[in-house]
This record gives sequence, C-alpha cells and structure tokens, in this order.
Amino acid sequence: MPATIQSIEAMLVDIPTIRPHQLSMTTMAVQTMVIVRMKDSEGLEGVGEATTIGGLAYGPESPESVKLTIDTYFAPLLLGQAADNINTLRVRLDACTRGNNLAKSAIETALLDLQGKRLNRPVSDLLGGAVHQHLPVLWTLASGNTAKDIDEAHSLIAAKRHCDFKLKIGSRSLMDDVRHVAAIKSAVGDSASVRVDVNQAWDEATAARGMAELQAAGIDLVEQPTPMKDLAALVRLSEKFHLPILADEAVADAKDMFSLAAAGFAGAVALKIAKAGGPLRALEVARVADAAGIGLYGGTLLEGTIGSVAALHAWSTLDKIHWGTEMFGPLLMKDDIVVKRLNFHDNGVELPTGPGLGIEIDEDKLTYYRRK
Ligand code: MUC
Ligand code: MG
Repeated sequence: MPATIQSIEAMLVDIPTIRPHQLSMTTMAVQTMVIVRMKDSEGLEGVGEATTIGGLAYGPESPESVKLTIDTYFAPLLLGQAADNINTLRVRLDACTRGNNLAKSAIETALLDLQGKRLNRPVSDLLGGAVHQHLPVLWTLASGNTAKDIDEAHSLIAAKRHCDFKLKIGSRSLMDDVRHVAAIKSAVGDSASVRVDVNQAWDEATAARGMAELQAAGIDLVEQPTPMKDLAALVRLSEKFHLPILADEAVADAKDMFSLAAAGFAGAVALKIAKAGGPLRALEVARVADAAGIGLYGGTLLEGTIGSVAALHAWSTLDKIHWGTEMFGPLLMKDDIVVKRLNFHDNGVELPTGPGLGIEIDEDKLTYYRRK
C-alpha cells in the first residue's frame, strides 16, 4: 500500500527585505511567501513554496489567492490520494483546475520533497541527477539610488559573493534609466556582467531606442523590455540588435516557449518554477528552449530558501545554464525560516545535499513570521 496524502497546510509568511527593492511596477519592503506543508500517512512531510512579487503587481496570483486555491480547490483533490506518483496527481489537478501555476508549483515541490525523503534521495536525483553542485548566482541592484547600487556592487564583487548584476529599470524616463545603468557599468567595468530587467515597461519604439543606448553602454542582456503578450515585438527586437533579449513574463510554460521560438525569437529565457507550475514543468520549458537554440537562465520570483532550493535542484540537472541563475531571494530577506541557510560563495551557491530538498524548517522562526 503506498503512503497517502493526509494533510496539506498553506500558510502566509512575511519577512522584511534588507532594503527597498525597486522594480518598474512596485517597490518591495517585505516578501510574502506561501509555505506548504504536506504530510503523508507514514508521517513524512514535504514542503513547498509559492512566492510572487508585490501582491498582484507581478502576475494574476497573489499570496492570498494561492492560499485560497490550495485550501479550497487543490487539497480536496489530493487528500487521501497515493502520494508516490507525482504525474498522476498532476493530471488529476490539471483535469479539474486551470492555471494557478504558482499554487501548482508549491504542491509539486512538496510532492517531490516528500518522494525524495521516502526514497532517501535528493530531489535532483528524482529529476535525473545533478550535473552541477555549485551554481552561479547574480544579484539585483535595485535600491533605487545609483550611488548606493554602485557601493553594493563593489562590496559584493570584493566579497566574491556575486560578479553578475541585474538592474531593474523602466519606472523612470528612458534617458534617466540609461544614465543610471551606464554609471553602474562604468563603475564595475569588465569585472562584472551587467544586465537590465524592464519588466514590460516599454513600448516597442522606446525599447528600440533603449536597446541601442544599452548596447552602446556595454550591457550584456535586456530582460522583457516590452509587454508579455506582444510576442511579435520581442521577435522584431531580437532580430534588430546583437544585444540579446531574455524573455521572462512572455514565457511561463513549454507551449509559450514553443510559440515564441516558432515566431522566430532568438535570445534567452528565464526559467521559473513558479511560472511553469513546478520544477518538472520548468524543465519542460528548458527542453523546448534548448531544442530551439534559446539560451537558459535560472530565474526567480524572489522566493525564500524552500522555493529557491526547489529551483536549484531543477537547474542543477541542466548541462548548460548559459546565463547562470538569480537564486538570491533568501539573501534579500532579513531572516529565514530554515535551520541551515544556503551557502553562497564564489559568486554562486551550493546545492544542498540530503534527502528531498535537503532543508529543515526552523519551527520557532516559522511561528514568528507566519501571518496570524
Ligand atoms: C523578475 O522579473 O525577473 C528576479 C530578480 C529580481 O530582482 O526580481 C525578479 C523578478
Ligand atoms: Mg524579470
């Protein structure tokens, strides 16, 4: 008799950020994670996380809606089901519910953690095996102030914590943003790769002017310059400039990746377990991108340690992650809810070892930060 799913609990956990994090659509001072704890009939527990940025500022699921979706719609479909066949449970959820990929990602992560603990294998083994134990991680400079961002970059380069940086732009005028980016690039020089994320803030004409300026300033990558549904604009811009484009909001799942590649896009894609609906599905996006010659990047929705580790297990199985990863979410938060924090060093992070995700919840911290 396989173990069955006995309980699923989804809780909101609020942790302040170390400094304001300014994006084109919101400024974050706190990060809200939805943490899922799933227990089976043998007493094992799997954990998962669904996290987004700024409530509803980033996408159509908020932390509060993710909790409601899991409590009201997913839990009744999963309770009492065999816990050991993730594909069967996925099909069951998809037959009765549409979308809600963030919530699905937390569930898939908890099932993988549970399965890994049952089999005494790390999640990366369940995904075919890790090719990398240490993955590169960039940092986002987004204090909203050029001088502060330059100081932050210099101290992180000196500590060898990060050598690649992403700048969040799009909330100011184009030329203000260009001056901000060019000042940071010239301060860090060739010792760092500097990329920008516009989070859909530009129309195509502004993007064309912006890309020309950013190319001249020595920027390496421009992320989601135009609105997510405007695939034709991304394709045209990718044809016009050598400066590569990273598709983020435009690509959630494998079908989105196929559509963009089939439309003629060349560049790279930000894989995110939250957008895709879990680590397994994010790897499906990677396969399509790879087949189309599109570069891979391990992306984040600024998850805490649980979500970041779930993603790291997935990215660790990829042969080439052309643009590295941005799994720095835990470092943006003032505190953590796990016993042992991730080990960031040498411009990257260690993949945790141990069964499942390889993390343990700190119960006191969870009680403290859990929304009452
Ligand atoms: C995004 O749009 O890429 C990733 C890093 C960061 O600072 O924000 C996220 C979201
Ligand atoms: Mg992005």
